[in-house]
Amino acid sequence: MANTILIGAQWGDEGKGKIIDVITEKADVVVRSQGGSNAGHTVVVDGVKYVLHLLPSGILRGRKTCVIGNGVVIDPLGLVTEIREQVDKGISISPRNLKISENAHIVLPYHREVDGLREKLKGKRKIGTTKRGIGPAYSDKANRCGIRMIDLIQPEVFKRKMAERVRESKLLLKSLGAKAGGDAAVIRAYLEAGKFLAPFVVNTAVYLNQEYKKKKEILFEGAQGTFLDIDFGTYPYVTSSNTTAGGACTGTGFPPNRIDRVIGVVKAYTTRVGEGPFPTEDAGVTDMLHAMGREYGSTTGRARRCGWFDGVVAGYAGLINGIDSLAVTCLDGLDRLDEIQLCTAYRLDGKIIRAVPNDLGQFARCQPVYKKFKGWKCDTSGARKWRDLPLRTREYLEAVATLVEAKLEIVSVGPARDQTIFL
Ligand code: 2SA
Ligand code: MG
Repeated sequence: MANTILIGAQWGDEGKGKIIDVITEKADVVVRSQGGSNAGHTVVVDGVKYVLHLLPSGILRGRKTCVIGNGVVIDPLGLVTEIREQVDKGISISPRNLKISENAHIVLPYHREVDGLREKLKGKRKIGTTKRGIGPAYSDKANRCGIRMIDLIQPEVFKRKMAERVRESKLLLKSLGAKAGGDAAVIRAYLEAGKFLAPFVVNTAVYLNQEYKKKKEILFEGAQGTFLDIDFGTYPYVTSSNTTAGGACTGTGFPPNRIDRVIGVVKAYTTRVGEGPFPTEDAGVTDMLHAMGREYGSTTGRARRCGWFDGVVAGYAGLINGIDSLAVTCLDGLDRLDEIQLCTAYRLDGKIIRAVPNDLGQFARCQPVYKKFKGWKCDTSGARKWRDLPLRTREYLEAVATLVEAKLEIVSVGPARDQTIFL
């Protein structure tokens, strides 16, 4: 297993939660390093569906420690609710198996409000955020006025820092045409959440490196995907954190030279939720998947946009993240198709290109160049071994792995743990 970073190589929702869950068996510690409650990782265990937003998916396996690193932005009220919900479902969560970074920044109600207002003001040019306050919370962090977990668990410190945030947020909200209210109630609720969470809050960088020295195996669980990365994604249609492999180190204090491998997760096709260019988007694929009841956002319930597998995008993700091993999910989503298309290059202004342009206008003009595959037209959801898959399916998967320049190691054919093929 070794120390592993797992990231999404598309626009998020690649099925990372499920893959994390199956490979966690071999890990000792599972860590979230970026994002916040915008993430939605769906995991099905023994027919029970769990949707996790802030808790690492490893929480569903007994005897694993889960860590929420410094790079995550935490909505304390949401986290308390999420912990209680899992406990109600019979999952055991205590300071022994959950550690929260002292340095993680918290999301405040005005972050959510500002997120929503900005989207409204942008109108047609909106980003399509999850409205969870992610961008404004990371802005405060970068602007050096954020409040961290270590502050939240010290009531006097929190109240002092909050007084300043309340003053500023009123001005900010006013400038956006809204007014703030309910401060006293907010502060009370946050202090209560702080009291609940305090026993979980530690120096997670020290903890992780101690575990490393004890030869424990650590798994870093990415949220969102490569093309939502604040630096490498389709800016400004991105989230506000580094969703790429490097984010696992800066978001946890775990050094890069202690990482052994990077697993990239892709869907067998492509989806995107939110605005922004998407060259292989296809109405037929979208309609088919929605008709199958698939591809609705697990945090907001929004219908996801769907299209063919984009090998240019995935190839760039291979490069940026240094993907060694590839996991392909949702293969069964393609089972009914007569013909499957795989994008191997783009045509941009008459030229063939094999790299993702950084200019958004150019990216929006890219026309996919497709290689066509005959559909396998059979149910793959019961396959458990590589040789259970039809030859056509194997050829398609091999072509996908070649485009990412990574070794195909896992294929997922359904949400359940056993619907997984290890190569
Ligand atoms: P934000 O809220 O500021 O991070 O939004 C910025 C962009 O990032 C996208 N984003 C996501 N894309 C896919 N999945 C995400 N998580 C949920 C899920 C989303 C949901 O698992 O389904 O339920 O709608 C996620 N989180 C952020 C977002 O769509 C914007 O394009
Ligand atoms: Mg998701």
